[in-house]
Order: sequence, then structure tokens, then C-alpha cells
Amino acid sequence: MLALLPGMGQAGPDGAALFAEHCAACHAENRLGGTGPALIPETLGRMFGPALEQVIAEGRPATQMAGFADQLSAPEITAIAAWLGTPLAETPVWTAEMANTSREMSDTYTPATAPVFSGDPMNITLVVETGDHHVSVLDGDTFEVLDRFATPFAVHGGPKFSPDGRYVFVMSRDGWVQKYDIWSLQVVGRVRAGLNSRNIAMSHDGQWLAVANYLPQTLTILSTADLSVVRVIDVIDRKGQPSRVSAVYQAPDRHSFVLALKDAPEIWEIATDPAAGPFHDGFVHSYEASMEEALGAEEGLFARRRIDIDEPLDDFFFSPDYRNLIGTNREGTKGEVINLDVGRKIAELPLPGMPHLGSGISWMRDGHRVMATPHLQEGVLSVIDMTDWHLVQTIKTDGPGFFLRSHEATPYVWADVFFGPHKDEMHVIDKQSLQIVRTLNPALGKTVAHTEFTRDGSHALVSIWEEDGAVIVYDAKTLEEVRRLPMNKPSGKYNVWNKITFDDGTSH
Ligand code: DHE
Repeated sequence: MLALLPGMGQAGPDGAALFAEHCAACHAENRLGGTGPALIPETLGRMFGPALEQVIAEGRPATQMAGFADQLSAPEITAIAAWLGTPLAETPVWTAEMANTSREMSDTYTPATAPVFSGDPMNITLVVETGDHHVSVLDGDTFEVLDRFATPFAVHGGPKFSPDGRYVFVMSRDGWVQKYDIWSLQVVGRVRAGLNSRNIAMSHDGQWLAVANYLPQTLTILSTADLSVVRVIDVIDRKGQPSRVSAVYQAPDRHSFVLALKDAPEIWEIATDPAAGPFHDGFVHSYEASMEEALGAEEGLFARRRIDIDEPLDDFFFSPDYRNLIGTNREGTKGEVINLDVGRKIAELPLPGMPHLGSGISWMRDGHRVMATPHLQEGVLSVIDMTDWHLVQTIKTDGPGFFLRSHEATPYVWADVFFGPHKDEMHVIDKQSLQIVRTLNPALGKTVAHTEFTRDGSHALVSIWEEDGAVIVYDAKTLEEVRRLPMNKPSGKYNVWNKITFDDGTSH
């Protein structure tokens, strides 16, 4: 009888043992990451099976991840990939102290007293390149790449700018938050705020950055000045059950953060201003001024308000005054409008087919504010009147889309067709007639997605979302291509001015 080789069980190669032998040195025995990223299903997202096997076999270009094809057989690689797809047996602990210990501030960072480039610092556009985990910093007038910096693995969600547009913060799915100084074009530092994080939000005054976590079930609050952890709030519902945080949103007019909870029928509002937080235009809310989780901060700062709802709601869109929130239920079959002033549901919206409200945008039409949202499972955009919440129109598209974008200065909405055979299309839709006026098709067979505008709205930047991809710059009036900048799987793009002014047409 043959002796079993290390990592080989009776039923075939043992993925866990092989991981311990070959991968744990960089990714940690518990798979929560070390010099390499966390390798658990929550952080790997949609990367499973063959995609993981390919990375294990071939490595990742421009990173320290080497290929293992010459050391491991194909079945061994398959076994490791399968092991990475198994959830952790227990919820890991990640305390404020542990997060603070992870903080790494750059020794070489030197703040500049003025921008080190000649262009308009308010017209900088960041491009997240997910192919090799970098961000390119573009001059929004010349489209020159001013800098390209490495980010933690798998950045997700929109980077968040300080209100003056000088600093930007990016977050990776494995919980790292990185600070970058746009004036000096340098990375300032990073901290691991969670183990599996969803997104980040900036407080109205730029002092605090909130990080929504799935693992552990917490909201982490960082000081934007030095990335230190000032508070970790355990997210526990009224019945004592912990909940993941689906997302945290900045509500600048309310001086608060608003939290979507994945597992609890509650919406949380966290005050970011001890004086004005609990008040909004005369409404006095029942904030719990001394939370059990409070760690001795000024009274009222980070106080929590719970809003009870019928079922968990996700993926929020807000009216521009942040009085109303639109969320969708877990099944993605309807939308609910919650008035944050009175703290209850005021309307229900017919939104079947998994609306992606986080990508929603709004604009003025016939004297009314309307909002539009794509749907992840249906080739339609829903347009809703935000004064009486009726469905104005359903616009048929060539397939389900992910992102919508517009700008105050353009008559059009740009809507991608992210899923299906028409993923290479970008619809351009008239904001008044709600008709598709042009369908762009700049890269046959490739995914074409996500639009961002320059500060003045004169140009639209669109991603060819592939490793040998590009950002295409269009003249936003003539819809003609002006430039094509090669990029490595560019995903989202974010213009400083449009983001800090909450321009109509950008998702928040
Ligand atoms: Fe996202 C934003 C949730 C999958 C790329 N995505 C967001 C936001 C949320 C969210 C709550 C708004 C946060 C913010 O910007 O502060 N995304 C989710 C999901 O629940 C979902 C469907 C499943 C998941 O795995 O988390 C999901 N998202 C994806 C992807 O597969 C995408 C296409 C590729 C990726 O990077 O993982 C993706 N999401 C993005 C991008 C934004 C985003 C580029 C920011 C868009 C913007 O313009 O602001």
C-alpha cells in the first residue's frame, strides 16, 4: 500500500493542510490575511473555483503572489481553492486595540503646502484599477496620469474625499482603509479597520470616517487625521442579536451617519456632531445619548438612534435633503421610503428585479425631482417621482445594468448594461424625454461600465472593465470619443468636485 503524501487525505488532497504549508506564511493560518490579503469567501466575493485556481497556479502580476504550478499538482490547487471557499468556523475577534496595532503610517510622507501639480486640484479624478489593485490619479483637464499608487487588495465602493477635497480614503473588502494626500500625491498610511468590510463614509465635518463591517459585526470609527480607531460600535439589535452592517452612508445635512443593517429590522443613525446631531430642522430625535458601547467620548458624539422597520432594508438612496431614504428588501422585490425625520415608512415603491438603489441618481424634470435606479436582474431602469413616489416610467434597456451617472451640466443619463450579451453597451438617455438617444459600443464583446464626469460636466469617462482595458474620455455633448487611456481593469471613477459638492447625477 502507498504511503500518503503530506496534504493528501483518503479522499484526495487536503486543502486545509496544503494551505497551512504553502499559503499561511503570507495569508495567516486563520486565513484573515497578513502580508497577503484575507482569503475567506466574504472577501473573495465572486472570485471562486477556476478563477482562484488560476491565481494559485499562475500568481498575480505586479504583486508578491507567486505562481505555485511547479510545486502543486492540479488536484492540490483545486483542493486549496475549495478550502478558501469554506466559511470560517467562528466569528473572529477584531478589537479597537488590534485595529490600532495594524496602523502603518508612511515614514516618507511629506505634506505639501500647495498642490505639487499645476492642474485644478478640484478637477482631479481617481480611477480604481482592480486588475492590479492600484488607483490612477488623473488631471481632469489634460487627462494626464499624475500618479498611480498601490492599494490594498480588492477596493470596493466609492473612495471618500475630505470636504475640502484634499485627502481621499479608499477601503478594501478585507478591511484596510488607506489615506492618500492629493496635494502631495503621496500615501499617508493605512489601518485595518475590520476583517471584512463593506464601505466607508465621511462625517459632515471631515473629522471621522465610519467603516461598515460584516466581520466582525461592528461599525468602526476612525479619526481622519491619523487613522486611529476612536470607537468600535458593536452592532446589536433591540433583541440582542448581532447584525452585519450592509453599508454606512454620510448624511451631511443631518450631521450623522446612516447605517443599513443586514440582519436586523432597524436603521441606525449615528450623530457626528454632539451639539446638532440629535436635531434636524426642529425634529428632536430619541438618540440614546449614553450608549452602552460609548468609550468616553464627548456626550452626544456617536450617539445612536434606532428606527424600527418591518424587515431589514439594504442598498439605500437618499433625497438630496437627506429627509427620505429609499431602501430595498432582501428579496429585491420592492422599495420602501422611510422618512428619517419622523422615523417611519411613508411609501412603498413597485421595484421588482433587484433594484440597485445605491447607484440611483436624481434630477429635476417638469418641475419635479425624479430618481432613477437600475435593476440587477432586469433590463430596465425605473424612474420615480420623488414628490409623490409614483412610478413615472420604466425604461427598457438591452440588459441589467449596475451604474448610472449624470451631471448638472448635461442633459443625459449614462446607463451601463453590465450583465448579459450586451455588456459592451452604454446607453445615453435624455433626462426629460426619458428616451435612449444613443447606444455607445466602444469595445466589442468587452464589459463597458461606470461613468464619471469632469468637474464642469463637459466630458464623460467610461471604463472598459477588462485587464487590457481603458478609460474612454467622451465629449459629453457630441458623444464622440476624445481619448482612450490604457488601464488595468478600471472600475469606478470619482471626480473630487462632483463628490464633495454632492453634484446631482452622482451616486452618494
Ligand atoms: Fe458594489 C458601491 C454593495 C458587488 C463595484 N457597492 C457599492 C455600495 C454598496 C455596494 C453598498 C455603495 C457604497 C459606497 O460607495 O460607499 N456591491 C455591493 C453588493 O452588495 C454587491 C452586489 C455584492 C458584493 O459582493 O458586495 C456588490 N460592486 C459589486 C461588484 O461585483 C462590483 C461590480 C465590482 C467590485 O469592485 O467588487 C462592485 N460597488 C462597486 C463600485 C462602487 C460600488 C465601483 C462605487 C460606485 C460609485 O460610483 O460610487
